[in-house]
Amino acid sequence: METRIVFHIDFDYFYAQCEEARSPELKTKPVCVCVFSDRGGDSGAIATANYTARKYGVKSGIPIAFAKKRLEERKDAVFLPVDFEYYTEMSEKAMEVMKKDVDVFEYVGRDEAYLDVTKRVEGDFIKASHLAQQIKNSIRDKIKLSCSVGISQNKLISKIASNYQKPDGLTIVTPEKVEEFLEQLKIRTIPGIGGKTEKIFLEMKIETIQDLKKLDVFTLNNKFGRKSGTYMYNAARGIDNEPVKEKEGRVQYSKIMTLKKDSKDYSFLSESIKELCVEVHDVIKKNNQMFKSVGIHFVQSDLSNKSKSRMLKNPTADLQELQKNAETLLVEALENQTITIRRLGVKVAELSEIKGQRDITNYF
Ligand code: DGT
Ligand code: CA
Ligand code: CA
Repeated sequence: METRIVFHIDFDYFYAQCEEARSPELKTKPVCVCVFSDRGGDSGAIATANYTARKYGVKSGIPIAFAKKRLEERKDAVFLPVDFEYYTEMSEKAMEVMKKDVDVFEYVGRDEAYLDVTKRVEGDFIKASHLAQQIKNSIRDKIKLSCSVGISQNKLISKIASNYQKPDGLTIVTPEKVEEFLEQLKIRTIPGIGGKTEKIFLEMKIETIQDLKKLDVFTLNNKFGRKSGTYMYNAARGIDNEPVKEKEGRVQYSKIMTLKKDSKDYSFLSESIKELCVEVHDVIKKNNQMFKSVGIHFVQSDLSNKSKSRMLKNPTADLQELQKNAETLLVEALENQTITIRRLGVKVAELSEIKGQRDITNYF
């Protein structure tokens, strides 16, 4: 098999960097993006923080109150609520830039993607590094975002490499350098090896990938099961044959209808919303998908548009959940509504597959 060239691109401190992009005065300050819970006050967690805030020990997942404590001396620290719609919009724009002229584009999430560029760069790692630099520059110029890129012969090594130098990194691991690159790294850098697995290994005095390579596949399979054991055995050797699979990021589905009459009456509109939800739900059910975002859309009698959406706590495939949320949005949208509505739509977004989407990181 010919040597592939695969990029993994990951945006740096993504939500926080999006906030900096629209408010450049934030750049010099510690910026924390927060998911405030419904309990009010400071209850909730940090989604991410910029590198200035990270210097004070602020990171994803910690309570907002802890972050405030850690940043006590920084009177200029900023705590912002998440704005998923805006991050999605930034993500879509950036993905458009990197999608151009690659052989295969695989969307992974709002802030990361794999690109297969083998043909595009004629299998040449030097050309590949120029292309990566070009993509980085365009994303910076057009979208005002920095990202880190890993380049290698497969998805696994590229993912490890993109995380190797951050922010604004570009790490190239040519086939001859794979062993040397991997062996020095902590086992934790292997996607899927988290705190729990790391602890088991540390008890066995296994700290680096070089140490991990001393274990044979039988020992690993015995300890972690065949699937995880084999994955780790291969990962330590940089072996990964998963192809980059064509996958678009803009995964959403919507249905829109023209009403029998123009109206702004809740009970009339609510009936149509329910029907639209059933139609949308039928499609996602058929595709075996869940949604995490629900939206509604009006085309008003003067042909102007209005839309509203909300992010759910958890992905779901439930029709009642969809209808309940769409109706809540309808109530909100009809507040102070003066003009009548001509067309009505329902949208679900942030779609994901119901059953275990296979990915290098979910062997555990
Ligand atoms: P990086 O890549 O280390 O420079 O920083 P991020 O923030 O881009 O980290 P990454 O790539 O792991 O995650 C991408 C986005 O996903 C991040 O900006 C916010 C969100 N995220 C990550 N971890 C958490 C978490 O624990 N809770 C919540 N609510 N969101 C998270
Ligand atoms: Ca990131
Ligand atoms: Ca990421």
